[in-house]
Amino acid sequence: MSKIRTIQQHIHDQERLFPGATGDFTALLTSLVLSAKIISREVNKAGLANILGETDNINTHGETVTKLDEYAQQTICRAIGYSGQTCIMASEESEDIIPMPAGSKRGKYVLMFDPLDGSSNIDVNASIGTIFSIHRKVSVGAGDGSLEDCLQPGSRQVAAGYFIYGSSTMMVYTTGDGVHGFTLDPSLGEFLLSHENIRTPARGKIYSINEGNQQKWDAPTRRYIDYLKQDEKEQGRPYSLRYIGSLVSDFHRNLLKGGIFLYPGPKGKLRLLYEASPLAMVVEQAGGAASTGTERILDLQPQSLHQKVPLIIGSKDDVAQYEQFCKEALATAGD
Ligand code: P6P
Repeated sequence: MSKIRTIQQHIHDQERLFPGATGDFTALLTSLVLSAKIISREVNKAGLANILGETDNINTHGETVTKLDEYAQQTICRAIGYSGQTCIMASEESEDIIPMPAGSKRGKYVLMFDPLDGSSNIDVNASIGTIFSIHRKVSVGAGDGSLEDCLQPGSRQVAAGYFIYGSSTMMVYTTGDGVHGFTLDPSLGEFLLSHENIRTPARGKIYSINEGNQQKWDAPTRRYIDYLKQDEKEQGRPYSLRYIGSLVSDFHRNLLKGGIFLYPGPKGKLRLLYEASPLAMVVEQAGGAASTGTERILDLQPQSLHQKVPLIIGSKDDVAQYEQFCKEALATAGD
């Protein structure tokens, strides 16, 4: 008989992994879960309410902000800003770091997030998601955090995960003790444990990449994708192409079924701090891997808040195979 566990109970149990835990971590994640329930409610009725479509705002990356993007951003900032558990925040939708509201208690955690990734898919009813990364404050003294607290390698994250707003709303997260999935029961308003200790297959049969960018790919990527398409049944090829164009959706499918997601270089499109690093922690905790093609994502020292990075992420053997193609290209170039 499967256990009934809520996310609150699970977070409370996870807190015991933290030396000197004071309940602050539980309070932070509880506030994040609350904001996701509010966002989920709005996403699921977006077609009805007048919150589809675009605002007149352009974000820090020159992208048009949708009404739901803005709603998600504000919801998270209001829920976390007054939780008293964070000293600084950063978001894809904010050019600069986000200080805590005047007069609110400052905490020891740093929260970085993409409030609604894949939001261009909202008006076609494709799944979208919220991605979050949690670090501890490292700058000297209590009180307000700084950019230094945000620019930490992903290996220092204390927790990471995402919410996916799809046929159901799920939360998938890790605190370094495995990866666990919870499904929202709207009738209870509770996230219930549905995927305990997720392990991603060592090798998949799915590859996810925007084939429309083929002319921009470097040689190792072109050779690798051609390799995946070869008709070699006994080696499990060809792979199938699955690409929704919503990072959380493509990542979540591959996490459960196995496979590899690629948004290759030279610069990439995806952001290190609040997309690549948190998903890299999740996938490594599930037995997978995350790389730029030549470096482990979690080892990268961030240089700027919205730094882009090539992202190759998913099944361990598939990522290693891509890295081998890159290594061979570098060796040939060096000859
Ligand atoms: P492209 C959505 O806009 C997003 O940021 C990610 O969710 C997704 O993986 C990627 O961009 C898709 O980018 O260039 O293939 O449309």
